[in-house]
Amino acid sequence: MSLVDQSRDVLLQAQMAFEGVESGSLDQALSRLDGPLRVAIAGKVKAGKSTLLNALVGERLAPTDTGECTKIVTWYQDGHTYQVLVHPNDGSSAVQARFHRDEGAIEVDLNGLDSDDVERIDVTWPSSGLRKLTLIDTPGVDSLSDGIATKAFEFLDPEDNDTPADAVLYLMKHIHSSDLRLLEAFHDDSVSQPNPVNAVAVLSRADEIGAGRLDSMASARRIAKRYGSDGRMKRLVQVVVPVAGLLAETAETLTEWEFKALRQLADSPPKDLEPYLLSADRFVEARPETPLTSLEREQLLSRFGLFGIRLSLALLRRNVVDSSVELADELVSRSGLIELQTLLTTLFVDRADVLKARSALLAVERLCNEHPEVPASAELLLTIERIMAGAHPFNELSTLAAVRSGWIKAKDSDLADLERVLGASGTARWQRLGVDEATPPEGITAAAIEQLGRWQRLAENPFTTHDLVTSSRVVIRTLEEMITQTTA
Ligand SMILES: Nc1nc2c(ncn2[C@@H]2O[C@H](COP(=O)(O)OP(=O)(O)O)[C@@H](O)[C@H]2O)c(=O)[nH]1
Ligand SMILES: [Mg+2]
Repeated sequence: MSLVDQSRDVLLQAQMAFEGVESGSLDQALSRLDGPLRVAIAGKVKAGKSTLLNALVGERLAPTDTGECTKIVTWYQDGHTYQVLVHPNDGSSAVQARFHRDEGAIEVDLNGLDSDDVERIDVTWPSSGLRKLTLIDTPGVDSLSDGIATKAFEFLDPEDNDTPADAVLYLMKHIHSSDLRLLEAFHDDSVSQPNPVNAVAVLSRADEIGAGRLDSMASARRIAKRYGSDGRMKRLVQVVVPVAGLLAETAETLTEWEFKALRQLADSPPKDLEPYLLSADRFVEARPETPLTSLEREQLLSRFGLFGIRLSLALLRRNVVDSSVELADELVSRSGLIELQTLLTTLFVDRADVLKARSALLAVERLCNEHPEVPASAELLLTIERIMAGAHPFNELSTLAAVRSGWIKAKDSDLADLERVLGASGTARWQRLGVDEATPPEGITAAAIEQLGRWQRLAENPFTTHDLVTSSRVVIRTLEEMITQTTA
């Protein structure tokens, strides 16, 4: 029986056991088991969360900057019709709300409700960008209002929330201790340790890192790599990737007017324009001899940022691109969005069943712990423990988390191999084995057999530490399954 089916069984048993005690969270957990994976986008105010969400969807749905609705947790999910549901805080049932679009962003009419009175907003929006992932926009954590900060924490803390996300994308501009605290709040309550397997950090607004210089993304990549190898960070997230979210969002929604305006700027003599490209203020204040009005330049600036404008002008002048479609493609590829999307696929989407099953079991576990008076609680907890311990994908995830947390002492190269085979850089066989994507089945089997031998020798070596032996056994099982599958 698949993990998802096993979890469904547990949820159904829990529904019976908790009848009259609690049903809402279990009903939700059941319906989510068949839906897309839920990924929360978290981080401080103005980290660029809503902008990145829009880039990932490919549409400007989430309102950016300020506004009442940016203070409310908002779910964006795919569906057949356009619909907005507002869930009030007082537990009363959700109401359908009117909305309009302001420059693309969905502005919800809260119908007299204060943002503090709203638990969350559910936006259903037919979009291919949401087919595999439901995206959850969260309010920032260091907001002036404490209420919002608490909301974001509660939302990410599975102990206090019966609808946590399956995975989280954490946006940060720099490492701050408050960033690390928030990440720690999103921990795995079954082991009471932060769990890096379902979290990825994004070094956001990456274009601003080099003060708008054309090599900003290269600097951002170096910084992200350094952050990612930091021990504290490794304990919390799988990787850190740089993304220029604004550039990605704008590229995905580029208009012909914007392309023409940039073309006009690119066609004016570089020496006239150069002084104005030094700062945002200068760019907006540029003199009458430069093309476009101040207002138009301000509009471009808010959509591209200074880096985006400079990059676009360079691409146009060097004839690297010659149409709005080409410019959009080039900007998307330079924004880091594609790397992030690939990562989301390999780390989250390809593992969706395991992550969803895990969330479902954790939801039941939480309920049982809260209600020890319910007779079936103890039995359910045992069942959950048995599934968690017996299911190989869970063992892979917890071993991966242990390696990432620095709990397992071994040579760096062994740890790197361990992580790879456990699926840290993707769960496809070639990714786990670290071989070329085009490797034929015989080659896959040969590589798996070779690596299996190595791990078996390591596990049998009397000098190998106990922790490493335990982890090796998980890796051995992964490789054995791989070999049976390819030769079956
Ligand atoms: N230069 C630059 N500005 C960005 C980027 N992402 C967001 N912004 C700007 O930062 C402000 C806050 O962005 P928003 O997405 O609302 O942040 P949130 O509070 O985390 O949701 C907006 O004015 C965005 O235009 C980025 O990648 N680069
Ligand atoms: Mg926002």
